[in-house]
Amino acid sequence: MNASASPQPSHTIAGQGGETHQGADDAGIPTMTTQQGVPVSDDQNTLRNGARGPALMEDFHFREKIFHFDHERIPERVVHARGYGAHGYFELTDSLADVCHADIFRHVGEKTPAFVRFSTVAGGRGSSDVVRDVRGFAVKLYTRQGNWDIVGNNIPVFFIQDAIKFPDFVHAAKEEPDRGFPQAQTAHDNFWDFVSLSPEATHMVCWAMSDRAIPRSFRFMEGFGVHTFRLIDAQGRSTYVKFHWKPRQGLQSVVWNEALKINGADPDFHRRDLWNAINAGDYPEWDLGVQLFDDEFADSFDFDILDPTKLIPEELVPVRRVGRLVLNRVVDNFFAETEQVAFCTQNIVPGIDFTNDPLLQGRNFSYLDTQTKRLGGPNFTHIPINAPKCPFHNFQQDGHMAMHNPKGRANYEPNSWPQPQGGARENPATGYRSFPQEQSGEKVRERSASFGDHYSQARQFYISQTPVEQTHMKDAFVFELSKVETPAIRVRMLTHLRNVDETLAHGVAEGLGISPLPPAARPFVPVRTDLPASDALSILKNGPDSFHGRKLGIVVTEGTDADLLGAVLEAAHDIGAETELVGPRIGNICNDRGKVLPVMQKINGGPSVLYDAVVLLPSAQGTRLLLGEATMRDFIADAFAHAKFIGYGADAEALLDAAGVTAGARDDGVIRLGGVGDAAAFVKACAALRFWQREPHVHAV
Ligand code: HDE
Repeated sequence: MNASASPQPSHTIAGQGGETHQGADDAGIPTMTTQQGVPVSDDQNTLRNGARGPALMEDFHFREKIFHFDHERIPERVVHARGYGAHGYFELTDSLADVCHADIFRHVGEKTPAFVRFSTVAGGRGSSDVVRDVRGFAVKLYTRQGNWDIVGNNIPVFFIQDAIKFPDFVHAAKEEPDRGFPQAQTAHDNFWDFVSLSPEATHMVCWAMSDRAIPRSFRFMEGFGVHTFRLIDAQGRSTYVKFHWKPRQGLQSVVWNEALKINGADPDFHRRDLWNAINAGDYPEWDLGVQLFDDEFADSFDFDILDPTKLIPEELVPVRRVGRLVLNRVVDNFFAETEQVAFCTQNIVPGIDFTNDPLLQGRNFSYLDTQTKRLGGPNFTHIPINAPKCPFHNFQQDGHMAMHNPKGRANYEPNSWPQPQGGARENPATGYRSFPQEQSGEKVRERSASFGDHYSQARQFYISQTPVEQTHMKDAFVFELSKVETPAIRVRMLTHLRNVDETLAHGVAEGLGISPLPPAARPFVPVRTDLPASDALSILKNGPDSFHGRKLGIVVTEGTDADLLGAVLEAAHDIGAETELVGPRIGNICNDRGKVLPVMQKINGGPSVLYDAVVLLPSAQGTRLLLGEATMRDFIADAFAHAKFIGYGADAEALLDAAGVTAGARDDGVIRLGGVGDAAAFVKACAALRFWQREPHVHAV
């Protein structure tokens, strides 16, 4: 089914009631019309009184066109404004019928249409893709029992424990209200003021300062439902569940200096990546994983399973993979689909239920409310991307832009009109039923004491990282806090980091020039130092096993060695990597056999930050030209500094030297391609994605 299929006539079809004489010209080109279907004779010139005279108000075509243009924008999302979506499907690979009666989890092999929107949180709709931020990972599943939205993030925990704090958190994270900046980043006083005054944020802040917050691509990141939900079986029994999306492509992030440069070179880096991959037929896939547990586990677990600032380590409750999500179709129209898609946490289906997580409970109010404001009324469910793909009937009616207008007399029930006029009726057997959890207690505004440990899992996250990742975290804290102008805020943040890890706190203090360290913040409960490291929390321990789906940038010039280039291209394509030729100019470059090369990027428009690894294959003559090109030196110096694999042909040595990658500096990640036989080994080496051993040698500060 096509979620974008619109019941409206498309822009290019003149009318619904069959073509008229004005529908198309002899060549089949449709005639432009107004919104009313009136054919247009001239779309270039306003109707005016004399060629140099004033415009005439009766020009209904001009007025309609400008009026419509004036109304093109809808409010952007208050958070997650910048996003990118794609269509696909979910396929069940392992039945969950033992614990869940939802139709989507019963029939192995069945495919359910899906739409996914990835997003950043803080920036506006026009901000850059590779900012340091949490990524939204929102999945709409068009099941046979209605739409189920899993509105998750790429980080399994959140900053706050109670939804009532969300407006404050978001205000603090977004641009400061007096000056209107900084855009799309948390490196400013208000954010760090808020989180340093909210110890519960410490765990999530550690994730946000890790490389999770600068993913290489949407394709290479995990998704999490974050909250604990319930699965309900056919007998009405409940099992707790945490949802995970595990990318089959493996995890990958960029480094911070690279992110800064990508945002300049290609602000659309992530959306372009998804668009290109899907259009190339390299469909990204994620496994749906579930962590299932019962009350007994919940009672014995060290933390409250309702607390969204905590995760359940996979070592304690393994992730059972039950299906796969495949994205295989880009949108036809960005606005109609990606912009108008309305995710709501309260969209659940029979067999799934909420828990009392206070963040989730608050979200269940917020999303319906926000969509109504954003999309202009209660009928946003009539928009094709939001409409269920199963039959749906009720007596809700009218409102702005109502598209599903029932015929007949009955618009209420009970009614005594015969069918079909009588309309739909509730169905106690198949209808949604909430899990009848017993509730008791006084009405209070109170945080449960079981939510009180704010540091132990932050510490566990930190010690689960590889040394490279720990260094990146330290650097991220230093970077962000160095942009904070108020010294007391920087110091306050250090008081929390001391409860996470002393080495981290010392490193950050040193980077900020703070000495001596302030005392540690007093925790509500003693920090647990005995929680073991969890490999699942590291990106580098969960990378890919090949260079598949990654992008190789290859520098070529006039006279490039055709055989070597051919071998590199073949080796890359054999394992499913993308390649792009970069040259002194695009088009009209010939290799040493006189064959024209499809050069897609001019060297100053295709910096190495756009590639996962690079190969330098200039001819001797090309090297002489490029030695005078500053952006060529940047290309190599950046690739080296960002710990990328660099392959080079014999004629490229002078370029390496010029970029500071002299013979003495070259390590095992700088690989000489002496002949065609070396190409496959180079591409194989690239599976490691980065030559991390280099990093300490390129950063003295
Ligand atoms: Fe959201 N969030 N959120 N959020 N959120 C929105 O809904 C909100 C939270 C998430 O691609 C808004 O349509 C509250 C956690 C995603 O369209 C809004 C709270 C998680 C998206 C809203 C949270 C998320 C949103 C803004 C605290 C991860 C983008 C526009 C209680 C589990 C969906 C909109 C898309 C969007 C409210 C916290 C994920 C205002 C009140 C936790 C992926 O309704």
